[in-house]
Order: sequence, then C-alpha cells, then structure tokens
Amino acid sequence: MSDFSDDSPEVGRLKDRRRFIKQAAAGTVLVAFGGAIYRIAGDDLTRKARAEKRSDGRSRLPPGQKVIEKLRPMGGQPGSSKKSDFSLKVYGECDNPFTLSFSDLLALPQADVQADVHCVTGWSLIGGVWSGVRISTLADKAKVKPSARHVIFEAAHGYTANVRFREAIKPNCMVTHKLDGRGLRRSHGAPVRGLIPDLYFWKSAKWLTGIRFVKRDKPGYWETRGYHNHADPWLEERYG
Ligand SMILES: Nc1nc2c(c(=O)[nH]1)N[C@H]1C(S)=C(S)[C@@H](COP(=O)(O)O)O[C@H]1N2
Ligand SMILES: [Mo]
Repeated sequence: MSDFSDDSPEVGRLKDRRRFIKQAAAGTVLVAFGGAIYRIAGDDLTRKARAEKRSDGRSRLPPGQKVIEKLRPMGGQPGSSKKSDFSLKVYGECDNPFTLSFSDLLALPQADVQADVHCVTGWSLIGGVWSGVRISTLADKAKVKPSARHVIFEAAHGYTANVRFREAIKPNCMVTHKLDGRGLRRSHGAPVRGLIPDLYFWKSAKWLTGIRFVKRDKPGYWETRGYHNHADPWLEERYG
C-alpha cells in the first residue's frame, strides 16, 4: 500500500484499511483530546507504516511521526461550511482566472487520491481516501503562466499557506471535499480544503476560498510564525 494517487474507485483499499485497523485495535490506547475521545493507534500500526516503502522509495512514515486512526481536529477559525456560501477564486499569474461555486467544482473532473497526512505535532493519518479536484486540473483550466512559481492557498479569515508550484501540481495535491467517501466535517474545513499530503498538514488550508498563482513566494500564516517555509516531513522541516 502506498501514497500514490489513483483515479479508480478506492473501495477495495478502503476495506483493506478498515481490516488493517481492526487487526491493530488490540494495541490501541484511548486518549481525551479537546473533550472527545480519540484513538491513538498502537505501536504496531506505527511500526508497520514505518517499515513500508512508498513508490518514491521513502519510508511510508516520516521520522518522528506516530499513526493515529482518525483525523483529529486541530482548530483554526472556521469559515462557513455551507456549500451555498462556497466560492473559490482561482487567479493570479494566469491567463484565465475563474471563480467556482460548489456545483462548478463538482462539474470538474474528480479524483480519488489515497494519501497519508502528517501533522507537525507528531501524528499521521495513513490510508485516507480524499476526493476532489487536482490542483493540476485547476492550473490547466486557469492557463497558468510559466512565470508562476508558487501557489498561495487562501482560506477564511486570512489564513494562507504557500506551496511551490511544481509541488502543488503533483497528482496527490487537490482541493478536497470528501474523506473516505463522506463530506468533510466543519472542523476539518468543510465544504472544501486544500490537500498537499507530502508537506506538513498546516499546508492543507481548511475552509478554502482562493488559489493564487504567484511569481514570488509569500510565507503564510504558520510560515511567518516560526514554522518552516517548505515543510517536508521526511526532512523534518518543522521550524524555520
Ligand atoms: N484555514 C485554516 N486551515 C488550516 C489551519 C487553520 O488554522 N486555518 N490549521 C492548519 C494546521 S496547523 C493543521 S495541522 C491542519 C489540521 O487539519 P485538521 O483540523 O483537519 O486535522 O489544518 C491546517 N489548515
Ligand atoms: Mo498543525
């Protein structure tokens, strides 16, 4: 099992994942977090993930990470989670800027991507299936100019995250509205969030409002608060 993206339905893999987690449940610990109970996977899940290799040869689990079973809400100032309020502006260094409603977004080619995500606080969620539209699809539609070098993900209340253009158009990068076949929860960025799985999870902006292609880099919310500008989990680029 690897991180790479796949356009085909992921039902088989999902079932595998559920079985995998069930088998590992014996080693599971319960912890209270933000008033709710979350399961921290046992060492067996973490050890197994660490032993696996990705298609790019990297260890499936970046250094210093532990596997959790369920996505954990990490806060932030939410935007409206109503689909009718959703509007995504795709603009900047491109010849064809556009704005999408939620139904416009659904009318674009959809992808299902199996991707692991890694939070800088030390947890990773592995094997999640995220559905939505690839950044590369949006970039093609926008006719991005060759001068665009970075992508600024813009979210409610001024949150931003900067990603190198060439990394943002990798096939596992998308704007996503579903995890494991279900609409995102409000705490996880409903209706739509960015997803840049190969960088620390703060690069995946919740309550997404805009995608701006730019020539010059512009460090975002966490990048201007002591976190690393690039954020590669395998290089442990945690702090700037
Ligand atoms: N708009 C917005 N997006 C955000 C954040 C935020 O505060 N606001 N926090 C980031 C951080 S630090 C992390 S770890 C992930 C957490 O996502 P989750 O709450 O779905 O686990 O969202 C990222 N996206
Ligand atoms: Mo975070």
